Amino acid sequence: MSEKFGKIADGLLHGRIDEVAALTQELLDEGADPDEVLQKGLFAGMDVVGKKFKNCEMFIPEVLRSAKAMHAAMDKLRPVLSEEGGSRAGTVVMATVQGDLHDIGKNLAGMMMEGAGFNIIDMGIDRKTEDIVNMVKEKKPQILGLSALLTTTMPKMGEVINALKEAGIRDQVKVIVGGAPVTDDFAREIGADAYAPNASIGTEKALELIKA
Ligand code: B1M
Repeated sequence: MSEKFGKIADGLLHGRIDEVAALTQELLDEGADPDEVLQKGLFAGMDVVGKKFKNCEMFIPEVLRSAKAMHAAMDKLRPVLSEEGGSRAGTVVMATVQGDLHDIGKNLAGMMMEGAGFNIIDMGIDRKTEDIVNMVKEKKPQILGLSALLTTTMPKMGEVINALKEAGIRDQVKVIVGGAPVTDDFAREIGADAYAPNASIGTEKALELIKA
């Protein structure tokens, strides 16, 4: 089983979409822990992609293929990660903030929250502050989850929180922020209710916040 984790990481790095999806399914069929598939296979591969991208050893079209392979594998993981965890815990609106096209972490967080019993309304990527506030007004979720992967788009999270205040609805929704450059200090600085360094902690925080 362990050699398949390495194959997934390598397949992801080289953008072999079908192979990564098939190996993920095989591992799940063999009874592998989905978290192990994520950590030892998919995240391990994406880590190398990130380093190569930074060092200009990989370029956008190749990174996009790796991202597609990640999405294909996540489609296989979705039924396991989002298996009903009981009665609906509440509603979460998820969005990647304006100017940011990264969605893998957000999707993963959404899947895990769904597995914990939340109803997820996924607004997708590059969402304007105004649209996010309107969605909160309309759907009245218990939780708003914001994701940003770029240092240049992180400030949009603070902008959303300020816009919620201006609209008079800040106290009606708990805000969780996540994404690689986001930190606990940053979350506190912008007045978020919680910071999630990864998707499973995001789910834990969501469950804590609805009980608070
Ligand atoms: Co981009 N990119 N990218 N990229 N990309 C990064 C983020 C970067 C760190 C790469 C690097 O230089 N090493 C860098 C950002 C540098 C910075 O801001 N300081 C970068 C850059 C520069 C760019 C462009 C500007 C490149 C260019 O055009 N020159 C461009 C920007 C486009 C835009 O957004 N406007 C760009 C484009 C892209 C692609 C489109 C090619 C592609 C995205 C495809 C997609 O998402 N559909 C892409 C990718 C794939 C990456 C890397 C390689 C991988 C990101 C990823 O999916 N990781 C990334 C390098 C890296 O992060 N090491 C990089 C796996 C994912 C599971 O992790 O999203 O962090 P992550 O999610 C984690 C946690 O953060 C957390 O949970 C997950 C783990 O459980 N989490 C949440 C995230 N959101 C959460 C929300 C929650 C809870 C937890 O609740 C609300």
